[in-house]
Amino acid sequence: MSVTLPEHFEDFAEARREGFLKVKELKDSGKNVCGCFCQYTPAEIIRAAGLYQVGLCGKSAAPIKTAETRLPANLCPLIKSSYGHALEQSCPYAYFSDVVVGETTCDGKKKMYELLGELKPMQVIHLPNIPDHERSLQMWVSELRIFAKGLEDKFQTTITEDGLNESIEWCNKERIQAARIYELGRYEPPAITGVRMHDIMEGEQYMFDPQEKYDKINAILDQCEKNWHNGEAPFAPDPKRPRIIVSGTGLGGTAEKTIHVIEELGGAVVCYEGCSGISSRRRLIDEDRSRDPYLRIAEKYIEVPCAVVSPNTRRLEQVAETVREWNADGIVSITLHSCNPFAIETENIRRVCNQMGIPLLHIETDFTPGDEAQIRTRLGAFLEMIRAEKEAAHE
Ligand code: BJ8
Repeated sequence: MSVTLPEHFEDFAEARREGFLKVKELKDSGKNVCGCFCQYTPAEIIRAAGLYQVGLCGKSAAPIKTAETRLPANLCPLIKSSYGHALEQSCPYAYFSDVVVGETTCDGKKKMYELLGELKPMQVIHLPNIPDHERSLQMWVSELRIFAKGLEDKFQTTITEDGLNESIEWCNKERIQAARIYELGRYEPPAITGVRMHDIMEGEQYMFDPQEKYDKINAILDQCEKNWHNGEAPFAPDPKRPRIIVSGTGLGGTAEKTIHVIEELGGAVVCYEGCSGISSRRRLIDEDRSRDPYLRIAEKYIEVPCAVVSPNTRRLEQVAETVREWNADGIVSITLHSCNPFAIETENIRRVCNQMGIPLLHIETDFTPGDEAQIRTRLGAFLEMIRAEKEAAHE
């Protein structure tokens, strides 16, 4: 079936490359850029300070050799790639960042930030490790205030309550829109491919005009819904097609050998679970302007379902809810080599899957192509097994 692709899809796939020029234009026009690595980064405070936020997570194996001149080889590739780019000045986003924000998440990242601080001006926000305690929330609020004060001092600006409130409301609007992207995967057949969902979520980090970005994403979503209602969904109807949730981290550098292959082999990635997945998008910041905006921002970000906090029970509940709501047949958990938090937590997710009667496939990988064939074989067998079970259930 020939399908009409929403016209802005390509804009998002190209956004990272084109963003190189845009970030230079921003700098030429006197704007300040804030590089960040993590879903714990409080976008509302950065926006209220008048800065442009850009993602710096390394997604390529190219700078890893350079990074290994200073970092241990058996470290997660995302950390090495991010640091390597900064060291060899091969990433324009890192190069043009006036300040880089890091959070004390996993051990590798927080120790790398100490070295990165020799190359770039850094602000490190200390993350409480126990998400559900009141004392953690209080500590997190004070960390966010320290962070805001650091930006005010560095950029000689004032972050006002009005500015924070306006940013909270805008970022909530963007979250509602992002949740809508994932919700297109609930359709049967899905109204968007998982590859396209990923392209949009990756590309939007490199589009710097918020209103233009918002309007383009809305146009895509409207078109996807229209196509679906006109019988032009990107997938042909097939009730036996495996509906897969992709979970984990590091997708930016591994998508081609994982999510692309799932869909090439006849599966559909219907939703993403993890720090930038559906639950984070649905959890909005309280817009009650009579309450302290720092507390409201802290309440939201302390709930990021990242494996670096313990216990991370909220994530497990969210996985179960997402499986039910997206009618998923299986989970593919993608983790990076040497990422202990996510690799260990995959066992907890496997237990959730066992309780729900669906299978889980754990893929541990990096940014090199060496394991592509092996991953393809494992994904093929996993999808075949699910398809066979669905066929048996339909007989
Ligand atoms: S909120 S997932 S973006 S920390 S893969 S560097 S955890 S060893 S990326 Fe992450 Fe923030 Fe959590 Fe999300 Fe360490 Fe693991 Fe590497 Fe990781």
